Amino acid sequence: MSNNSKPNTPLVTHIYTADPSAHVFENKLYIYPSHDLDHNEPDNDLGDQYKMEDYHVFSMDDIDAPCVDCGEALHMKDVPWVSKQMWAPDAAHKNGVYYLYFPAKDKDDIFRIGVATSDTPAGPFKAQPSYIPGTYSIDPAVFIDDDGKAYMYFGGLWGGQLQKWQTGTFDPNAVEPSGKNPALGPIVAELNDDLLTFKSETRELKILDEDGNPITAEDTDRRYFEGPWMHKYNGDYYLSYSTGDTHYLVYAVGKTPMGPFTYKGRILEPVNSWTTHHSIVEFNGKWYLFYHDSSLSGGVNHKRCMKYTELVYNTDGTIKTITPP
Ligand code: FUB
Repeated sequence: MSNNSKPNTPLVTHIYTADPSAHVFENKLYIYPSHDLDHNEPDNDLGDQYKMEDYHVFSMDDIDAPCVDCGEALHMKDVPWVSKQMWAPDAAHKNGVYYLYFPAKDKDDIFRIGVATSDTPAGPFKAQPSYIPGTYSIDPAVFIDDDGKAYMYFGGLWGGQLQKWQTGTFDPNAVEPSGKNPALGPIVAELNDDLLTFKSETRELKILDEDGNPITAEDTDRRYFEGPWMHKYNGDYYLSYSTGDTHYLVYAVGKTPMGPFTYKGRILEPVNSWTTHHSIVEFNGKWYLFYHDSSLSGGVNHKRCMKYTELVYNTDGTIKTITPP
């Protein structure tokens, strides 16, 4: 019998979990995290230690109910185009179909984004035979707006390879911009009605500072690194993300799902883990931040555990910064 869930406490302890994407489906919380493998190989800056091979889906009947492992929802052996590293996933629902979006390396060691479908939120999911045309890099987040239009946000630096796509094709030697050059932004594309392919060309999002200038590459406390998430609050679009090597979760606000976005502040101060990754969801009238750290393994970067905490807005729409306990 699993324990009731508590804020800032591992939601499950029987496996390592990370990158939790939380959604409300069928009046319950469903969480789609990465599944960290329990191995003892060393870390490097390209994330080779993140060797995930499958996904488990979790459900919670209420925010303080046990977090239930619904079992393996997809394994890489069932995805023809994947060679390794099934990283941070997301999910969506439309017209009775549930979609699991996931990044993974293809047979050429290039990250792409795939999609799998199911008629239940817990899966199992059946993958499409190939990755979504036009995708690259990692960390898909799918947002469906009130008008029914769906958007995929994605991209992550270094091991996530976003810096290698600056010319539009894969350049294995390309590096992240530096100095006062604009930082790279996450990528967005509108999805077709079937949620399986892109309707539009991909576009890089602009993240601006308070004076309307692009956040620069050297501004590592604020520049985009990985793990985008989109949510809507009081009619505004909140793009949140990780700053990677400075370990913050931050956010920027815009008037449309395509931006531009103006940097507003920090959501979460650094956690006990190199990576920080999140989702934001409204459930039964409150807002929650789902995030991870490495507390369950005593600080091993690739053995993480998902947690949640309440997220609170100020009256002006800014988010109160959370300091992890
Ligand atoms: O879990 C593997 C990678 O680490 C994710 O894709 C990134 O966002 C980071 O959390």
